[in-house]
Amino acid sequence: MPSLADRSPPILLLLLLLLLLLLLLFFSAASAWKKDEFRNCEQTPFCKRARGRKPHSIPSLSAADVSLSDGAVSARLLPSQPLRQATAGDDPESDRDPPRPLLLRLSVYPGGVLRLQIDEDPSAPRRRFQVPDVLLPDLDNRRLWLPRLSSPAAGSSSSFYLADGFEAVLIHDPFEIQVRWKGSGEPVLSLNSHGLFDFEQLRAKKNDDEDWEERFRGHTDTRPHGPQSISFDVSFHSADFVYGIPEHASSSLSLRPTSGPGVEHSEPYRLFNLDVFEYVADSPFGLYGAIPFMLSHGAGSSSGFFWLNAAEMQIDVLAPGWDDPAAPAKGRIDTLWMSEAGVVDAFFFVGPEPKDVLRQYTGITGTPAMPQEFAVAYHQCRWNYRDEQDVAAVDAGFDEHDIPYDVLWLDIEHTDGKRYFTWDRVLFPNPKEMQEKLAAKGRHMVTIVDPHIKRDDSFYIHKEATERGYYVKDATGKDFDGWCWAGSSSYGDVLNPKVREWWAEKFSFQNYVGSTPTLYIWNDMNEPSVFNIPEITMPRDAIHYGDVEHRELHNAYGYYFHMATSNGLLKRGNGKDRPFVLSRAFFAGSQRYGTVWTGDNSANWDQLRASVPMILTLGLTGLSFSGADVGGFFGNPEPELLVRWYQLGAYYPFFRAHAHQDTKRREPWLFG
Ligand code: NBV
Repeated sequence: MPSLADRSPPILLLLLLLLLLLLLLFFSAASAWKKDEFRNCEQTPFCKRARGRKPHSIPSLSAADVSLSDGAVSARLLPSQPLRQATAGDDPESDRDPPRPLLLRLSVYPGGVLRLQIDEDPSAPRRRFQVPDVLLPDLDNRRLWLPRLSSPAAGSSSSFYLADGFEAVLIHDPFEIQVRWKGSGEPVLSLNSHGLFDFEQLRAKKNDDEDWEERFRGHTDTRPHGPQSISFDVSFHSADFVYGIPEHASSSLSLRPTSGPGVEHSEPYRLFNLDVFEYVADSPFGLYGAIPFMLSHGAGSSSGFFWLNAAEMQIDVLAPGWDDPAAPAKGRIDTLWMSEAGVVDAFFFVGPEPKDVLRQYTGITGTPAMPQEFAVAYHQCRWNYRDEQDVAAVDAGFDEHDIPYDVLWLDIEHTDGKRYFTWDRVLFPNPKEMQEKLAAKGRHMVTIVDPHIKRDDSFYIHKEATERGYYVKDATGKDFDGWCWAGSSSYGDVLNPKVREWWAEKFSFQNYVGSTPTLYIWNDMNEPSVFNIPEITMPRDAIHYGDVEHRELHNAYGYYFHMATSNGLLKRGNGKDRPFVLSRAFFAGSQRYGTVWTGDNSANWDQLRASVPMILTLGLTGLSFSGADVGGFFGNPEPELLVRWYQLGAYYPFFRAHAHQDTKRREPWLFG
C-alpha cells in the first residue's frame, strides 16, 4: 500500500493548482476590462471579410470616362473584367448583383490637399451618408480650378497639378490614386496599390430568406439596408513610422503593426466611440473618440491621410512583408482601412514637413478654439463634491495651503435626480451664491451636462423634446429609450440643426436656472453611452434626422453634442464670451468646440505612462487642448504616483485632477 508520503506530491500539486486557479480567478475579476462585451474583428462581418482578403484577389475596378468637369477630375469606376460568379465557400455577401458604376471625383485645395470622393450613382436604392458640418464651410470656395489633365499617349493614366513640386495621378486600370513628387516621380501616398479596394453597393434582398441581421450578445441589429461596407489599402511611401487615429490607449506614440510578419495576433485599430469601463493601458481597441487621420514620417518627408467617415472603422497597420514575405518593402508603410458604411470622402496631405501635414489637415477641419485663460490653469474635480459646504471647504483648502487652482467641478450628483440643468435642492440650495463666492476670488465652476434626458413627464426638457419630436428614434420609429444614469432616458437627435439650436438655448441664464457667467460645461457619456445595449452604446439601427442610421453617424454623435453645447455658451454670452466645454467623445473637427480628456483611466504607473502618447496623438491630430485625469480615475494612487502625476499633469495642455466616487479623498494637501 502506498504510504502518505508517497501520496503527498500529487496532493500538494493539486493544492498548488487550486491556489493558482483561485489567483487567476481573482486577477481576472480584479482587472475589470470586459473584453467579451465588445465586438472584435472576427465578430464583425465587414472587418472579417476585408481582413481576410489577399492583395489583388478581388475583381478590380477601372476608371472610365476620365475627364475634367467643373475644375475637378471625374470618372466612373467599372469592373475591369466581367464579374466572376461567386463560388461556393465565398462569403455570402460577395454574391452581388453586377455592380452599377461608382462615381469618382478628385479635387484639389491650396497648400497640397487632394480630395477623393467615391459614391454610388443616383440610381442606388438609398443615399449613403456623407458627414456634414465637419469640413470648414468655406472649403468649397477655396477649391483650386484644375485647368488641365495630362495623359500619356497610351491613355493608361491621367495626372494633374496638386501643389508646387507635387502631382496627383489617377491610374486607370486597375484604378489607383497616387500622389507623387513632380520631378522625380517618387510616390508620396497611394490608394489601391494592392488591389484591396472594395465597395459593397446597396441593393435589394435577393430573396426573403436572405438574412441581413447581425446578432451580438443577445441583441439583433436589423440592418435593413444590408451590407454596405467600404475598404481599401493606403500606402505611405518614404515612411518609417505612422501616427494618429485616436483613440486607443498605448505605450507607444507610433502605431505598431497589427497584421503581417512578426505580429502574433492583434486586432486592427478600432475607431468606434465607446464608453469602456476600466480600459487597459495598451490595446488597439477603440475608446471614447475617433479621428480617422493618420500621419507618416520618414527620413524623406511626412504625409497624411484622412477619411471623413463616421461609421465604425477598423484600420490595420501592415508589417513589412505582409504582401510578399520574400520581399518586405523598405521605407513604405501599408495600411488597410475598413468602414461599415458611408462613402469615400478622403484627403491626402502632401506635407512634406510634419507641420505642413498639420496645417493641411486643420486647413480643412479647423484649428483649435482659443481657450479661455482660466482653462489652461489647474482644475480640481471629483465625483462628487457633495454639497455647498464641501465646495467651500475644498476652495478654502487651496488657499490655506497656498496651492493655486482656478476651477472647481461638479459631477452628476449635484443635479436633481440626474436631470441635467437642475440642482439638488438640499445639497446645492444656493448655486448662484456658491459660484459668486468662487468668482470673487477669480475662480470658475464647471458642471456636468450629459446627453441622456430623463424620461420624466414633469421634466420640461423631456416634455419639450417629446412634443417636438427631437429624440433619436429606434428601429421601429418610436423615441429611442435606453438606460443611463438618469434611468430610462432618451437622446436628443443632435444631427438635426434645429435640435442643436434648441439644446443651445438651454444654456441661457434664463433657462439654466442657477447658472452664472462664470459657470462652464462638461459633456460626458456622449459616445453616446447606453447601459442596457451591447457595447454600451446606441443600437446601429436607431434612426436620426434625414433617415440617417446611427451606424452611419455613430462616431460623430458626441461631436454634434459638443458643438451644440459650445454654441449654447457662445449664445449665452452674446458671442463675446469664449466657451469652455470639456467633452469625452470626439471626432475630426472637435478641436473647434473645446477640450477633450482621455476618460476613465486608472491609478497605476502604466496608465500614467500611456497618457503621454495618448495626449501627443490627440495633438498630432488637431486636438491640441487635451488632458488625462491626474491621479487616475479608478483606484487610489500611492503618494509617489500622485506626486509624479501632478508633475506630469502640469505639462498636459488640460490639467485636471479627477477621481471616482469610490476612491479616497485626494485633495493635494491630504498627502502630507
Ligand atoms: O459622471 C460620473 C463619471 C465621471 O466622473 C467620469 O469622469 C466620466 O468619464 N462618468 C464617467 C460616469 C461613470 C463612470 C464609471
